[in-house]
Amino acid sequence: MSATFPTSFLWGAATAAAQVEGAATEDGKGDSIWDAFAREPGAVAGGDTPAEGVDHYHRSAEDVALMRALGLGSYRFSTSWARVVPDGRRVNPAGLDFYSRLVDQLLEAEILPWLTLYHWDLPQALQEQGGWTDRETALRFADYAEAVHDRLGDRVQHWTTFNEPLCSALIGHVGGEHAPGWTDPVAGLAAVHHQHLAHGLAVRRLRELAGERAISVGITLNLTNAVPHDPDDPADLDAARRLDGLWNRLFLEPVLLGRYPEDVLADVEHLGLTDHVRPGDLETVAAPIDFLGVNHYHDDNVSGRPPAPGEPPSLRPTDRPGRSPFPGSEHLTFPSRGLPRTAMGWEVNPDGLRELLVRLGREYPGAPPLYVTENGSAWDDVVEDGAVHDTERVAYLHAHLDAVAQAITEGADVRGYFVWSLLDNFEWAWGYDKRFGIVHVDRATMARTPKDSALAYAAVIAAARADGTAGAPRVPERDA
Ligand code: GBH
Repeated sequence: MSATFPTSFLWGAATAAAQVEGAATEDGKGDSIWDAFAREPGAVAGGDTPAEGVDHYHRSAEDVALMRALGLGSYRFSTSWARVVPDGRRVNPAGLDFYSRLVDQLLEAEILPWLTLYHWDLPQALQEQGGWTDRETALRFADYAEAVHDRLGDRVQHWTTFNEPLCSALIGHVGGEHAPGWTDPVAGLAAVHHQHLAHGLAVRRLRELAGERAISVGITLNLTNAVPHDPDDPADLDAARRLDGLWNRLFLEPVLLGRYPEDVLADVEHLGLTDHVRPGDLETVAAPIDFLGVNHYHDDNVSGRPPAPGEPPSLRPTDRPGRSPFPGSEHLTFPSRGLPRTAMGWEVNPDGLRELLVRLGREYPGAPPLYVTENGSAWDDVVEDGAVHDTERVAYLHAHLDAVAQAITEGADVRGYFVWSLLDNFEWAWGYDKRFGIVHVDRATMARTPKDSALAYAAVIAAARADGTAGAPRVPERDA
């Protein structure tokens, strides 16, 4: 890869609490909806649960040392609401101790903490009171943000309210593949609005609490180009508009512009979204943010027509009947474009990332700076002689970094990149079988082994830095 990046570019790696921490019942942690959901038979592949994660809770010192060896500038992690506020109301100081330790370890290693408050793990206690379908949950979220800020605000400057609200709202309440496992489009749209409201309330609360102290607050959305399968077919063009509306604009527009997109409102008119919107809500949702996090894995090649006979089935779970996460657009299908696919079945198309980043700058001219807060790929890794030669992941990484560099050249204001993920982890409904890490984790021993992709990433970071470390990754070299 030949791309160049600004010397100030932020290089990071990301994880999420429910995927890596484990220690699901330690130090007073309560159940999250993912703990409860994973116990339901058939909910998660292989019957896996987040209970052990990859033991990050007990190995954070080792993991931070690893980050340092790779030369990471930042670590994007999430706090578990159910650890901090186990019953949804009373703060658990012992739960906050873990994050306080982690933040100290990061600062000691000169790694910038990049904290996300919600990466899908609502306290089960709040779920039992209606969860995200209940407006009250948005108010509880702002209180939770305050509890975390009270403890960490002296050391953490970068705050993300939500990770990918569309997944928790629509895949969780409409598609049923994620916790809480509902298949109810009306509930899903209520969850969308209440998460938006929670975001805005938390942005305001954090700014109030920070006072004169510098603070940077944003949100991370997963954004996906909606590609019409046949650009000459009106049904496919309409499918692409609908998908872009539900997957991208339903989140971008309220947060950046303080409105719901008209065409999406029309598509979901019978599903009651606007019933939840009270006067003043959209102004709250659009509280100014300092950055927009972009998670990107793949494009969506979409059609408005049923699959042609004999067409190879896509591996996407949404293709299962009755599991569509698209309220009002259940008929969408995802024909293959014939591109190479990762172990998730997602098509690899790095140029989609370039296109997306450039488009955001063009279509939302007032938007804050962008950070790619997740990008990565799962492959069937094998450990051989203490190494993992994950050539596909190395190629995916290089190609996507080139795409980011190209987007910057074309005017996109991208300030950083976080690879997903630092570690192999609990890949939600797919369990531990799908490995996204640049560091391999042996589930039996929890031993960490940097894959070739970790070494490749370290080399990119070192080369991009103007501080004298250029060229030499700070991890031990191995025979390739
Ligand atoms: C991210 O979400 C998550 O933030 C992270 O926790 C996770 O581990 C990582 O990606 C890898 O999955 O239409 O049902 O076929 C993933 C974003 C958006 C990717 C929806 C899959 C299509 C799912 N996802 N997309 S489906």
